[in-house]
Amino acid sequence: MKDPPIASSPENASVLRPDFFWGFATAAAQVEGAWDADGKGHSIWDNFSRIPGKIIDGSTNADATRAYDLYKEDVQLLKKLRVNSYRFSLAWSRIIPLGGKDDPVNDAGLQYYSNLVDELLANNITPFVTLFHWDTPQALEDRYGGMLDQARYTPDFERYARVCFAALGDRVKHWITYNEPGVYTLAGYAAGVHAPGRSSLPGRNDPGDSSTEPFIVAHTELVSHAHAVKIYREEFKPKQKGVIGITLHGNYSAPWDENDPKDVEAAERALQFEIAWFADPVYGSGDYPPCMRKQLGDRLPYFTDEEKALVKGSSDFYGMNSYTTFYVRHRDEAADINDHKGNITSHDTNKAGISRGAESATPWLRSNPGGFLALLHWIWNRYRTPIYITENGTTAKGEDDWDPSSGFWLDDTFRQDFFEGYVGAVADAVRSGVDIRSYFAWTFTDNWEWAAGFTDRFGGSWVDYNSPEKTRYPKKSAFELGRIFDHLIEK
Ligand code: PNW
Repeated sequence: MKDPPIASSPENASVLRPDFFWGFATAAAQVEGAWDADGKGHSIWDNFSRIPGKIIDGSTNADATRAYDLYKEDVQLLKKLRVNSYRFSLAWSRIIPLGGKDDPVNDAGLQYYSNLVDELLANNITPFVTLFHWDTPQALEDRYGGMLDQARYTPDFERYARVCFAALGDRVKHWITYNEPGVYTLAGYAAGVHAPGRSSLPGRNDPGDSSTEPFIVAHTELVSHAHAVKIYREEFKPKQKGVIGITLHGNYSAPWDENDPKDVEAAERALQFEIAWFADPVYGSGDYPPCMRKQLGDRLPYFTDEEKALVKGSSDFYGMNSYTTFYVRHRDEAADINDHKGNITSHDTNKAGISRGAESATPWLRSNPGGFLALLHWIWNRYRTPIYITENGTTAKGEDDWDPSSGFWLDDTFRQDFFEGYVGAVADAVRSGVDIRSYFAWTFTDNWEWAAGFTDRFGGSWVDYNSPEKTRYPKKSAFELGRIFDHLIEK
C-alpha cells in the first residue's frame, strides 16, 4: 500500500465535483445530552452506561456535549469552519419514547430536530440525517428483545422511519437508515462491550450467544433498512426527491505475508466478512458472501426470495465509514464457533516488520492513507455505486492534557497529517475514476465515545467537559480541512 500524494498537492486542485459535500458527523447519543428532557424515552445506551464497569471512565451520556441545548451555537461554529454539510442522527426514543408502532409520538422531540434542520438550512449547511446510530429505545429491548425479533421489530422501525420522513423530508434530502450495522451487532452481541451488552465469550457473565445473535441482528438490520427504503421510495421520494441509503463500516485488510497465497486469501476473506456481509446483499449478489455461508453454515440466516428482492438495490449510494488498516494472517486451525472475522488473526506489523501506521490515542486506530485508498478501490470495483464517505477521523495522543487557558490553540499536527493523507486518498481515487460525493470528518467536537466515555477525543474542536457550557475550542485541523476542501472542490 503506497500512500497517495497529500491532499494539498498541486495535482489535486479542483478534482472534486462542484457539488461535493464536506463537513462533520455526529451521533445523537454522543452529543445531545438532555437524556430525559422534554419527554424523551430511554435508549439502551442510557441504561447500559449506568451499569457499573461498562464505561471506561464511569461516565454516562446524560449531558454529553449538551448539543440539544446548544444547537444554535453549534451551527454558528460549523459555519465558522466553512462546512457545506453536517451529518447527525435522530434519537428514536426522543421522537417515539417507547419506540413501538402504536406508541405515541413526542412532538417536542420532533420539534428539536426540525429546529436544527431549519437552523442548518438558514446557514447554507445541508443536513445528512441518520435514522439509527445505535440508540435503540429501551422499551423495545424490554418488550421483545429488540432486533433479535425481526418480525416484531421491523414494523416498529418502519413506523419510526415514516414519522421522520413525514416530519423532516420536506427539508432533508439525504437520508441514512443505519449507521454501521456491523459495529452495532458485533460490539453489542458478539463482544458485548456496547449496548445491549450480550455475549457468550468465555469469562463473561452476560446473557447472549456470540455464535448466532450477531448474524440474526445483522439480518434484521438489513431487512428493516430495506423496508424503510421502500417506504421512502414509494411514499415520499416522488414528492421530496431525496436520496436514501445505508452506511457501512469497514477497515482495510492487507496480507501479513503478501507472498503467501493463504494470507492473500485471508485478507480478502476478512474484507468479505467485515464489509461484503452487508454490502453484497445490498449492492452485489443480493445474498451473503459464499465464504461466510461456508464457515457459518446455518448460523447465518437465509434471505427469503421476498427479502432478497427487497434488499438488493436498496441503497442509492454506498455510505462508507473507515478509519484504519490491519495486517491479516490466515489460521491453519478450524474457525472458532464465535469467530466472525473469517478465521484470521490481525496484526500491527507485517512479515517484514512494517507497521500498519502511526499510532493515534486509540489502540485499534492507526493512520494509513494507502490502506484507505486501497479500500476505496476495493469497494468501487466490487459495487460500482457512488460513495458518500460519512465518517473518517482520528484521536491524537496527549489531547486530554491540553490546557484551554494556555492562550494557544490546539495545534493537532497528528490529525492534520491524518486528514492530508486520507483526504489525499479521496482525491487520488477520484482522479482515477472512483465516484466519491462526500467527506464527513468524525467528529464535529470531542464527544462521548461510547464505552470509552470521554477519554477518546475525535473532535475537530476540543471540549472542556468541566465547564457548564461544555465550551468548544476549535483545533487547527478543523480549519485546515476548510482550506483543503477549498483547494479540492471545483468552483
Ligand atoms: C464509529 N473499528 O464506530 C461510529 O460510527 C462512531 O459513533 C464512533 O464514535 C466512531 O466510529 C469512532 O469510534 C466505530 O473498530 C467503532 O474499526 C469501531 C470501529 C470502527 C468504527
